[in-house]
Amino acid sequence: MERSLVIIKPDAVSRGLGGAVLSRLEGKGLRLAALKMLHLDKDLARRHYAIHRDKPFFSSLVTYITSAPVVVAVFEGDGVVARIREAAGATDPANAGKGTIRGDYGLDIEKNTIHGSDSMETAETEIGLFFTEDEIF
Ligand code: D4T
Repeated sequence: MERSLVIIKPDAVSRGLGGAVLSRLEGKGLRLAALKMLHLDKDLARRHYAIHRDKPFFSSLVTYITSAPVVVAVFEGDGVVARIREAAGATDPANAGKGTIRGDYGLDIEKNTIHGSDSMETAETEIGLFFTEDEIF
């Protein structure tokens, strides 16, 4: 079964939007398979965003994602990776459509409310950073 890792980012958790984001994804028929809240340390943040380590925004992104607690979740379902990215909308909330999570809740390109895995392969790597198999139901 296809899975995706979702991170509800600090901007959303701190504004009390964690439940709203989860609800939107569940409302699209995606099954919540794992859930936890944690405050990322820099090492885990750097590993999660390793693909971006040479980008100019990397350092700021790591500082941001470790600034306050996040909610991490695994969702499962046919086409879940693409369906979550569609529900999230464009990376920059300014370009994300109305009715998408980032379009409705995102603050800027960094504080953009939600992360969703970008492929099935990436999803399995990312899920392994945050969950053991016995934490996924
Ligand atoms: P994620 O991976 O978080 O679902 O985001 P996207 O797939 O939509 O976007 P991305 O990989 O290009 O960027 C990863 C992460 O970095 C932040 N970001 C991005 C940023 O802070 N400044 C920037 O200029 C860009 C392009 C937002 C998402």
